[in-house]
Amino acid sequence: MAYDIDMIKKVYSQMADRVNKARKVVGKPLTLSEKILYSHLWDGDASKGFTRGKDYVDFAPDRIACQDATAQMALLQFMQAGKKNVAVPTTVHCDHLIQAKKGAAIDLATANKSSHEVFDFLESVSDKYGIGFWKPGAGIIHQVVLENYAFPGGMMIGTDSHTVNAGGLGMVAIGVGGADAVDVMAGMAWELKFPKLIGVKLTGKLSGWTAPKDVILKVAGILTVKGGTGAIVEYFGEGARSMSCTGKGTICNMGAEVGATTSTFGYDDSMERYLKATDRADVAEAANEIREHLTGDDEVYASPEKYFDEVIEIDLSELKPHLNGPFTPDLATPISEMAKKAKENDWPIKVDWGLIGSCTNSSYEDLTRAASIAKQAVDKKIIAKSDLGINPGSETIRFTAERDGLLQIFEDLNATIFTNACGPCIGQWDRSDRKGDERNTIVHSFNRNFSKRADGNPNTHAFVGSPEMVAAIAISGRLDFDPTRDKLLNEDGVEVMLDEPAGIELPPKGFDVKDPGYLAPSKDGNAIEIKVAKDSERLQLLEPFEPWDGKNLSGVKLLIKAFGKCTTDHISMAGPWLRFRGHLDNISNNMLIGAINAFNKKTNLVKNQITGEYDAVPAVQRAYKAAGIPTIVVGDHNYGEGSSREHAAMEPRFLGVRVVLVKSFARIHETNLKKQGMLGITFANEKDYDLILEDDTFNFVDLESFAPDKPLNMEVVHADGSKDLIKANHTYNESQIEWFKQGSALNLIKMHSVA
Ligand code: MIC
Ligand code: SF4
Repeated sequence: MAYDIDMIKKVYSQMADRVNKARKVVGKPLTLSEKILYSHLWDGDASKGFTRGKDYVDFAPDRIACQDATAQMALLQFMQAGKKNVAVPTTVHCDHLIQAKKGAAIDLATANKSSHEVFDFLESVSDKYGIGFWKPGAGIIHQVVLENYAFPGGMMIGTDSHTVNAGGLGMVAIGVGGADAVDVMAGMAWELKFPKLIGVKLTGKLSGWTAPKDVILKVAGILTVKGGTGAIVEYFGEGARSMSCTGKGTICNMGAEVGATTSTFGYDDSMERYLKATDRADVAEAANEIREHLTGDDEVYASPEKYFDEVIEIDLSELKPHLNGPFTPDLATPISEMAKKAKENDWPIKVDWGLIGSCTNSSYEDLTRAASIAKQAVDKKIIAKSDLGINPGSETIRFTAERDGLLQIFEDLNATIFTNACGPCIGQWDRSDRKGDERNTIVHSFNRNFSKRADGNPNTHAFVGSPEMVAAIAISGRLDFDPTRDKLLNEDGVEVMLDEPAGIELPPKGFDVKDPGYLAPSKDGNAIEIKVAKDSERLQLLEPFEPWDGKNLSGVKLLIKAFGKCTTDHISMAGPWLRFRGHLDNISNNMLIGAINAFNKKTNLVKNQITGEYDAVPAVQRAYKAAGIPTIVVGDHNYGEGSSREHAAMEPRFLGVRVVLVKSFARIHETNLKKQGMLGITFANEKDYDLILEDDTFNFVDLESFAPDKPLNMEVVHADGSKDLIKANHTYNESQIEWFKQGSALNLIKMHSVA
C-alpha cells in the first residue's frame, strides 16, 4: 500500500471537477501541465486563466521532499516558524553526506560516524514535526521518491533541483530552496510564476544503443542550459508511451540542466506497471479511474503548436547515442563524432573512470542494461581498462539487483559498489587514483558535469552518457570508442565487438528489500527536544537577518565581477563543504570561491577596496562586513544555474552583500535571493556589464520607491571620479518586496505566527 493514500485519493476526488472548471475558464483544451497546475491552486477552483510567464500564482503542493544537505537549513528555518507540525506530508532523505571511497559497507559506516551529529539532528527534527525520515543508505532522494511517493497528477516541491525526476511518474515536481519549502511546511501557499510550456513530441521507438538518457542529452543540446528557464517541458507521443517509467524519470531529471521549471509525462501503461511493481496497486487503481485527466487533452497532442509556446519533435528511431561535456551538460556530441571532436578540442582520450548511478540513472532497468554490457566483457574475456564505480539508487534496487545477480556481474569486472547515495555525483568521492590537478577524463551517467564537481579537480573532463554507454566506454578505456562500430582486443588477442545492450524494465521476480531504511515519525512529537551544541562546527541555530532601513543603498562596493559561467557550485561549492551545510557562519567561508574574477581571471582572488590588497573572496567580504560597508556582486548570464542550495543566497546575505546584479538568473537562485532579503536584479542593458570596473562604488537612486515593474537606477562611480548611470530590471512583486523590506521571507512568517 502507498504512503499517504488518503491524501492521494483526496487529490483524485477533486481532479475531474477542477480540470473541467479550468478548461472552461481557459477556454481551450488543456495540456497535462495545465491540468496539474490548475487543480492545485491555493484558492481551489480556477476562476480565471493565467498568463504564462507573467502571472504569479499561489499553489498548494501535495507533498515535500528534502535531502540531508539542504534539509538542515530548511529545518533550521522551519524551527523558527513557530509551528507544531508540518502541514503537508514531508520526507527527509540522507544521501548527500556519504563519501564514496572503499565500497558501500565501509563508506556507510564511516559516514554514520563522521556525520552522526547531522543525521541525529535531522532524525530528531523529523520525529518532532511529523516528517518521514529515510536513513543514510536508504537511497538517493529522487529514486526513493519515485519508488514510494510520486503519483500521477500530483504536485510536489523538494529542496533539490532534481526533484523534477518525479515527472517520470506524471507529477509536476519542482525544485525549490529551503525557504520555499518552509512556506508550505508552515501551511502557507507556494508562489510560482505561471510557467510557459514547451511540448516535446516523441515519435518512433528507442533501439540498440540509444537510451532515454540520449533523449535528454539531445534536448539539452537543443535548448542549452538556459533554454528551458521559466518553462515546463511536457513530453508526449507514441515514443513517450513506449518508454519505461524510470526512463521517463531520467528525462525529467535532467530537465533541471536546461533550466526548466520541471518536466512531465502523461499517465500511461508504463506508469501503471511501475506503480504496481512498487507495491502501489492502490494508486494505480485510483489513477485508472480518472485516467483522462492525468494526461493532456487529445486536441493538444494532435496540434501541439496551438497549445505550447514552443514545440520540439524527436524521432526516437533516428536518435543516436550521445556523450555530453566536458564542463557543461549541454555540449552534446553523438558518439559517432566523438573521436573527431575530442581530437579537435584536445580532450584527454584515456578514460580513468566510468561511474554509474546518481538520481538520474540508477534504476533497476539502468543496472540491467549496463550489466548486459559488463557481462559480455567478462564472457568475451575483455579486461576493463577504466575503473568502474556503481551507486545503486535505493536499497530496494540494490537488494533486488544483488538477489538477481546483477551486482555480481559488475564485481566480476572489478567494479566497486558504492553506497546507495549521491557519492561522486556531488564530489563525495575520495578518488585514490589521482591527486592534484592533472588533466584526465571520466565518463558518468550523472546529470551535472561542471568543473570540479566530481573530484574537485578543474582539469577532470567529465562526460555524461547513458549507463550502458558508460559501461562500454569504461571497458574500452577510451573516450573515442564507438561500440556500434569499433572492435576491442580481448585477452586472447582476438578482436571482439560488444553486442547491443538489453535491459529488463522491472524485476521479473518483483522488487524485494529487507530494511528499506525508513523511520516513521512519532504521532505526537511535541515533547521531543532538539539539541544543537553551541560549539558545534556542523550546526548553528539561525539569527534573523536585519530588516531594510528604507533608505537608498549607497556606498556599495563591488566585491566581485564574476566572469562567465557562475553556477551554484561556483557560489557555494559542495564536496568538502557539504559538511557545513547546517552552519551558516562556517559555510560562508566558501562564498564565491569558485567564481572567476573578471579582472584577473583568477578564482578566489579579489581586490579589497579598503586596503587595495588582494585576498580570498570570503576574507575580503568579511572585512567589508566588519567595516559596515555594503557590497554588490556582478555576474553574467544564467547566474546561479544548477542547484537549489539556498546557501548560495544566504552566505552573501549573512556576510553583508546586499545586491546581486547580473545579465540573467537561474529561476531557483533568483527566488532564493529574494526569500533571503537580497536584492537580485538584472542589467536592463546587458552591455552595461562591461562598464563595471574593479574599484567601483554603487549608489542607488530610487530604491526608496521600490515597486513592482519599475526598474531601479543606480549611479556607478569609478575610481577616477567619472560616473555611469545604469538601469536594472527586477521581477519582485508586492509580497516579494515585503520580504526585502522585512529582511527575509522568514521574518514575515514569524511576524504572522506570533500574531
Ligand atoms: C546537486 O545535484 O547539485 C545537489 C547537490 O543535489 C543540489 C542540492 C544541494 O546543493 O544540496 C541540487 O541539485 O539542488
Ligand atoms: Fe544527488 Fe547527484 Fe542527484 Fe544531486 S544530482 S540529488 S547530488 S545524485
